[in-house]
Order: sequence, then C-alpha cells, then structure tokens
Amino acid sequence: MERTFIIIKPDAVQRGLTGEIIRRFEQRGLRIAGLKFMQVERVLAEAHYAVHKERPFYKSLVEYIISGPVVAMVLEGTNAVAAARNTIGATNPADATAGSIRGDLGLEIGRNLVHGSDSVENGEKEIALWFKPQELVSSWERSTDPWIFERR
Ligand code: D4T
Repeated sequence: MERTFIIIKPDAVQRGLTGEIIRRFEQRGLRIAGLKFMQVERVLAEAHYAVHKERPFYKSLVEYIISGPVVAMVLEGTNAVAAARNTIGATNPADATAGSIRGDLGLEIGRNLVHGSDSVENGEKEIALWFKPQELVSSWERSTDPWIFERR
C-alpha cells in the first residue's frame, strides 16, 4: 500500500483547522497509519526542508514550521501521494482550485496550511525522518476498506 507524509502546519493548527483537514483526507479514503501532535525542533525542520536550503524563502519556511505545534501524519492508500497532493491543492493557495484544502482555506504561499510528499520516494524518506517504525500502524484492516479499495 502506497504511503505519504503529511504535516498540518502551525497556521492550520492555530486556526482550529486540524479536524477539518484530517476529515478531508479520511473522506477521500486515505487510511491513517501514523499521527502525532508535536513541536518541531529546528534541526528537524532544517532536515525536512534541506532541499530548499539555497532558496530565498528557506529561512522563513523553517521559522514558519517551528512557530507552533504541528500534526504529523502518515496516510496510506491507492496512489496515496498523488491523491493527497490533489486534496491539498497547488503550493500557492492563490492558484489552488476551490475544493482543495489550500483553495478553500488559504490565501498566501507562506501560510499554505499543509505539507504533502511530492513522490513515493520522498514520502518514504520523510516518514523515516519524522516517525519511528514503532509509531506506525501500517496496513491495518479498516472495516470500510473493501468499499474504498477494489481488490482484484
Ligand atoms: P510543501 O513541501 O509544503 O508540501 O509544499 P509543496 O511541495 O507544495 O511546495 P514546495 O516543496 O515547492 O515548497 C515548499 C514550501 O515552501 C514554501 N514556498 C515555496 C514559499 O514560501 N515560497 C516559494 O516561492 C515557494 C516555491 C511553500 C511550500
């Protein structure tokens, strides 16, 4: 089962949107495999955003992600990476379509509410960075699974 890594960022937590955002992923059919509420340490934020180290927005990105508690999640399901990215919407909420999390709930790129892995490979790397193996409940049987996943 494909997995993806999600962060409900500090702006979404502060605005009381945690439940609304989890609801959207659950209703899409994605299954929770890991979930924790945490204050991100600078060293973890810098490791997570290392790919953006040379970009002009890197410093504010790190400050943003450590500015308050976040919810870190692992979701699994068919094409979980692409499904979650579509549910989240375009990086800049100004470009995100209505119906997506960013399109419905956000306005600015520096307050874009949610992170979702951009590939299966990066997702697995991010999961290993953020979660210990024993913190995950992978491939559990959800009673609705046969109505969401067609097994052939
Ligand atoms: P994340 O990683 O948060 O899911 O966002 P995306 O995958 O959609 O977008 P990204 O990696 O290109 O950017 C990471 C993060 O940086 C912020 N950002 C990005 C910014 O503040 N200014 C910018 O010009 C860009 C390109 C937003 C998301």
